[in-house]
Amino acid sequence: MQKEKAAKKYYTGCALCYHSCGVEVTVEDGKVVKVEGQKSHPVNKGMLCPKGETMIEHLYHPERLKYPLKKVNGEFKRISWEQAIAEIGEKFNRLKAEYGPAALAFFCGSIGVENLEMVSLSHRFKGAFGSPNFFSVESICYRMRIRARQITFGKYPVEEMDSKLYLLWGHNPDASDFPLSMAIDENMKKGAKVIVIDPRRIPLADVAEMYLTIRPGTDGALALAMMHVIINEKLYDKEFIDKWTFGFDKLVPHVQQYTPEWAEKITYIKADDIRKLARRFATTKGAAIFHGTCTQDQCANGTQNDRALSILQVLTGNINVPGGWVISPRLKLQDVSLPFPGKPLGAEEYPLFYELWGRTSPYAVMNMVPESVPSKIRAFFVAGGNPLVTMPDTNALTDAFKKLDLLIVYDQFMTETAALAHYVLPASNQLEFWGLAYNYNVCHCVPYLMLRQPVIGPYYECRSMREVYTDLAKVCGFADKFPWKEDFEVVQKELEPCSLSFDFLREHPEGAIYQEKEYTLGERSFATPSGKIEIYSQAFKDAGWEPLPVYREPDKSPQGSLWAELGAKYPLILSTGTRDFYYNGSMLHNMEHLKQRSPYPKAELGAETAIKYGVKDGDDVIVETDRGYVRMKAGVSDRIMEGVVLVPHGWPGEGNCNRLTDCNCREPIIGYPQWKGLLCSIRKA
Ligand SMILES: Nc1nc2c(c(=O)[nH]1)N[C@H]1C(S)=C(S)[C@@H](COP(=O)(O)OP(=O)(O)OC[C@H]3O[C@@H](n4cnc5c(=O)[nH]c(N)nc54)[C@H](O)[C@@H]3O)O[C@H]1N2
Ligand SMILES: Nc1nc2c(c(=O)[nH]1)N[C@H]1C(S)=C(S)[C@@H](COP(=O)(O)OP(=O)(O)OC[C@H]3O[C@@H](n4cnc5c(=O)[nH]c(N)nc54)[C@H](O)[C@@H]3O)O[C@H]1N2
Ligand code: SF4
Ligand SMILES: [Mo]
Repeated sequence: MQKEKAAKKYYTGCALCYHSCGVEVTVEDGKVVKVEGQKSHPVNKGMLCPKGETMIEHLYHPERLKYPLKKVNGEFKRISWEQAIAEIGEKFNRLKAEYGPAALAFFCGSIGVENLEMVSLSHRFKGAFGSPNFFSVESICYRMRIRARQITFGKYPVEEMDSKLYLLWGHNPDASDFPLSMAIDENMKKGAKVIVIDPRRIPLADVAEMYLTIRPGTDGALALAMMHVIINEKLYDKEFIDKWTFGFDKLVPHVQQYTPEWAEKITYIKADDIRKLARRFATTKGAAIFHGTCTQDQCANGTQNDRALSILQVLTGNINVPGGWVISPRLKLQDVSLPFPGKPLGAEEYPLFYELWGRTSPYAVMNMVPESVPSKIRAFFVAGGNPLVTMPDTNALTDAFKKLDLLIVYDQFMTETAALAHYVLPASNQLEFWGLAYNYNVCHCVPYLMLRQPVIGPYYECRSMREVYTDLAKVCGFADKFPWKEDFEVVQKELEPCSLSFDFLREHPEGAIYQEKEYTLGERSFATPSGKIEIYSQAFKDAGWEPLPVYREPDKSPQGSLWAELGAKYPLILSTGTRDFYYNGSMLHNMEHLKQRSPYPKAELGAETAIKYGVKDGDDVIVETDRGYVRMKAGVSDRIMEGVVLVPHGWPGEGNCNRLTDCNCREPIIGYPQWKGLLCSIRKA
């Protein structure tokens, strides 16, 4: 007789990318047998993207790490947790005694947004150990846009998912933002419109009201010219500006130099199209600029781009109106990090990244790692990230990592970074530990919170971040700083100041809104020194930068400072990091279901450019820059701007686009990599 199986259903948040969609997980006999989208979740409304659909394959993948490993004579050897913790802890102590605590650096990947506890506890361990050096995607991804908006608004206004006019300005939701692409679909049926500004004719450009092809890295010039038109044609929202802003009077003369004709020469967009775009945007209430989660940031003009785009949103009065940008309800959580001595690497060089109005951010600048090993950093603890693929300048970073006295990687898979490590520690999967899933306000204003719960027991010897740090803390002499016996106690602690308690969320596993959105503006809406939206930024001025937005050309571009040196050999414009719908960063490239659907990395280029360089669609090609080369397949189409090559990020080995990028080619204010406007060549392999 067949044994009856007891199936149980759980709600939890998908942690395979930062959108944190709600999922319903079915468990039978201690095994996850089904994963579906959670119908009641406001972000994904019952749907899952292909990445989310591989959750079970990812969980039980044969390559998943099962045991702690130590490299002995160049080979990994299985060791016990006891041995791993004792040896690593002892090495940490020795490092501290010889070189001081700052020599041990921490890295958490973008998974940090998904695995909040991993990041919080890493900050805590780092503080207890006494190191200021915490690296993460904060110094390459969305922190710049947050910072620029904080500087401008004193708070962080965020794009609304439901808008009347979506200005997709270097953002391709069909690949990178699955919830937004569903929302756009729905809202278009109700009359919402889309405008696309992109060197690639993305799928949504086919249904857009306007599609403008732009030269990568030049978006700041377009934004300034739009301001010129909006101001000179008096299309701005005077009432809003008078009431809520500071410095408009200084902006008016400042933008006179930025005519659409000036911008045409830089962006390659016709001046008349710039006028049309400015007019259309300025005359729509409920319009939102979606400027890519980091497209506008990872270039020479990054911080100024973000300021300019914020100001455009302000000039048109599209702040705190439905469909515009809305000051995001703040999720109040208990910060479990601990104070640390000194300043993180880069605090001196990029002061606006580190400090604003006396408040500091505990993040170090990734681009500075290669120059800082071994003089300042001698060991790395990498948790949930794959910097040797995803961070700038793989060649320089790999050389630096090879010089480390100690590299530890805590991950679920043997990544490229883990392969170089001295110790590899097997990490629990999100379905095996307690955590918080919140709709991080990076790109849409949906203030939703739910618990991530362990739906199954531990996999082989995988451990949670709390377990690892708790045991290491004992060897390092600060066991008292990690008092929690169970993972859920950390979550309980985090939720102490929150409007939703741990018990409430346990009783409502489907999640809940943590704070209603507020559209009304008041005296205290803008926490800047002037109490207003700062079109003119004293913070920029004090840090030695232009207080009104300006345009800075990418260093490596046909109009850039390094063209004379590089142009003859690398005549094409390169933008790196276009998203692949089937993968997230360097993750999931070993999932069979996804490999079938996206089997290789594609270097995309236009039809005429392909003819000029002797390349056909599907050819194996070499894309090369002054930093290195990659091998990809050519994706030739008339949807790509001529003279431009677009490459995805996250692929392993010779497909890794960070072999092309340069840690010394930086945005000067915040220190981000220039990833969106570079120079390259392409040829048949
Ligand atoms: N040239 C170029 N490079 C780029 C970009 C670009 O546009 N151009 N984009 C950049 C951006 S914006 C980002 S955010 C970064 C992303 O870069 P990373 O943050 O390095 O992200 P992933 O490649 O997703 O690596 C995540 C790792 O975490 C592991 N992991 C997943 N879940 C868990 C968990 O619960 N616990 C533990 N311990 N590990 C886990 C995965 O197995 C994987 O190895 O890439 C950047 N790289
Ligand atoms: N499937 C999937 N989803 C992801 C990720 C993933 O790896 N895979 N990564 C996640 C992460 S960490 C992040 S930060 C976000 C990134 O999200 P975004 O930064 O919004 O990136 P994309 O949506 O790829 O949009 C980039 C678009 O900008 C265009 N583009 C390239 N250079 C320029 C330029 O200089 N100017 C303009 N105007 N356009 C340009 C590209 O052609 C592409 O269509 O995506 C997140 N979502
Ligand atoms: S969009 Fe992200 S969170 Fe949502 S199902 Fe896909 S991988 Fe999971
Ligand atoms: Mo990112």
